[in-house]
Amino acid sequence: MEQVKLFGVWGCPFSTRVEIALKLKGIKYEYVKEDMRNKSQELLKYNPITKKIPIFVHNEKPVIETLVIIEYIDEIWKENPLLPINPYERAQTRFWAKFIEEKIGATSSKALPMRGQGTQEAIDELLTQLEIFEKEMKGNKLFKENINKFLDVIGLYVIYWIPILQEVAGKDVFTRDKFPEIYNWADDILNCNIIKDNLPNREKMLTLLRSLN
Ligand SMILES: N[C@@H](CCC(=O)N[C@@H](CS)C(=O)NCC(=O)O)C(=O)O
Repeated sequence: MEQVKLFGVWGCPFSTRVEIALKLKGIKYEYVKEDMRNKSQELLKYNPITKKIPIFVHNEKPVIETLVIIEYIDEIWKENPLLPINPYERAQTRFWAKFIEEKIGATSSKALPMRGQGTQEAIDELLTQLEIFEKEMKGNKLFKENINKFLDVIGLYVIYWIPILQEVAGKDVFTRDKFPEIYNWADDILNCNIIKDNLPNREKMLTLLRSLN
């Protein structure tokens, strides 16, 4: 029998997005809940490199890094594709997914950190990156009508986690007024039951994050 295992943590934007990708594709998997203060021997065995979750294990073969894992899943199981078929659209999808992770994601952890205060410089940088994303969204059909499940899943970081992080920080960085296109995209994504039903509860997340400060 095929082994499909995901090591994750409740509330983690990385492992949650892998879980949602698996659910959207309809793949059955075993979820292993990790304790990051006391990492399991299995976690260290499968990911001695970064020692982070998510770790996806397929027939004893570990795959790490959210974007790599989701692409792997989409390649192995052909049903309900997440990436578009067209090679140029695939390339664009990968570019914007990297932009979300490496630009918006990285800056938001400095602008709206889970512990302590973010710097004004990081907040300004985050606003600039969100403006670039907002402008792109206006003209790019990849972001329309939920045709690109890959970007929908990766974009959850922007549309679900950033609003929670900014509420905890008491900051108004990413607002509907300033970023109407991104918010409209968010409304479409959060309309999908599989996505909605598998996101960590907002109130519980707020309580958890507030307890860290
Ligand atoms: N770039 C990684 C980031 C994963 C990540 O930061 N995971 C956090 C949990 S949300 C983690 O494992 N932190 C534990 C640690 O840094 O020791 C990915 O996309 O998978």
